[in-house]
Amino acid sequence: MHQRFHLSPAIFIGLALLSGCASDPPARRGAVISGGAGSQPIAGEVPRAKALESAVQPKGGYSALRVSGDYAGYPALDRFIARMAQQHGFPRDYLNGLFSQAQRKTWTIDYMRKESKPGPPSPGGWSRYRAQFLDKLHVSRGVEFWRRHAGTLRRASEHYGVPPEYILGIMGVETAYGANLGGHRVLDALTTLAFDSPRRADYFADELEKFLLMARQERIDPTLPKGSFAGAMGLGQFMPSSFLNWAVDFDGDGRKDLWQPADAIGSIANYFAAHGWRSGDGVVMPAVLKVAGANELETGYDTRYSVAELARYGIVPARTLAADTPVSLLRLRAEGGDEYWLGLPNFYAITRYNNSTYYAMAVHELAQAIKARYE
Ligand SMILES: [Ca+2]
Repeated sequence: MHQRFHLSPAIFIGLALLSGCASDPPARRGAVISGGAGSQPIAGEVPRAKALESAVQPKGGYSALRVSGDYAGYPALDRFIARMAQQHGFPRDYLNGLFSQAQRKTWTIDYMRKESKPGPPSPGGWSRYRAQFLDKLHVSRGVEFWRRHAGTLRRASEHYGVPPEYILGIMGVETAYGANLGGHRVLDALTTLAFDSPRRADYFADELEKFLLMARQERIDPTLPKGSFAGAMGLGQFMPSSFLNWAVDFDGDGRKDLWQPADAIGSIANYFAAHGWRSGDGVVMPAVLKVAGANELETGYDTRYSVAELARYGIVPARTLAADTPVSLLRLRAEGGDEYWLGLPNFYAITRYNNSTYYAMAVHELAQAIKARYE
C-alpha cells in the first residue's frame, strides 16, 4: 500500500502540472490517428457512426429510473447522464443503474484537497525522485520483461520507430511493468473526481465520458476496470481519452486491452510516434556552463533555445550538436548540486506522456539502464 501511494504522486505530478497549464494540455490536442479513429466519428460520418454506436448495447445490464446510492441527487451527474444519452445514445436507465453502483472515494477527495500546485523543485529533489525508479528492481524487471516480450517489442520498435527501451522506461516508471496497476475502480475514481472534487472537474467529467465510450466499444462492464486513483489504466496507465485516441490492438485479437503486454507495448509506441518521436535521434545531452551566472536563464522541458543562442550565454553541449538544433535547458536539482542538460525533441516527446522534466528524465535514465543490462 505504501509502495503504491509512493508511486501515485509520480503519476499525479503529471496531472497536477497539466492542470497548471493555462492552455489545454498539448497531449490532448494531438491529431487523432488511426488507432482509435473508429470511436471518434469524423464530421461527414456522424449519422452512420451514431447508428453503429447506439446499436452496441453497453455491458452490465444496469437499469434504474433514477440514480440511488452515493450519487443520488447530484444535478451535475443528472446533466452528464442526459448528455451521454443525447450525444452518444446510451440508455438513460442504464446510466442511472450504473451510477447507482458508483462509490464516492473520500480518500481521493482528501488527496486532491491537500495537493496544491507543486512549487519550484527543491534542492536535491531530482535525486529523491530518481531513486524511486532507478533501482535494481525496476532495471532487472525491465530486462526480464524485454526478454519475455522481445518479439513484440522488436515489432513495435520497427513499426513506430521507437526503441524498445523507451517503451519499457514508460512501463517501468508508470507501473513497474504491471506490478502497480492501481486498485481503484475507474468508475468510482472518475465519478468522484468529476462530481466531488474541487479541482479539474471538467477534465475528469470528460475522461468519464471517454471511459464509458471505451467500455461500450470494448464490451466491458464499466464497474470492472481498475486503475490509479485518477483513472489511469493498464501497463502504461492510459487515461480513457488516450485510450480512444492512441490505443492499438497490437496482437490482432480484435480487442484493445491496455492490461495485455502486446497491446500496451503497441499503444505506448503509437503514443510516442503520434507525439513527435524522431526515430534514430538522441534524447538529452549534458550541458557545460562556462560562465558564472549562465544559470539565470529560464529552465524546463518547455523552454526552447537554439544551441547557438545558449552558446552566447556560455552554455554549450558536452558533445557536438548542430548550431540550429532546438533544445530545452533542463535543470536537475541533484543532491550534489544542480545539473544542467539540453533536452532534444525526443525529450519533449516523453513529456507528452507526463508534463514533467523529472518524469521524462527518469524514463530516459531507466531506459538506458535497462538497455545496458539487456545487451
Ligand atoms: Ca489486442
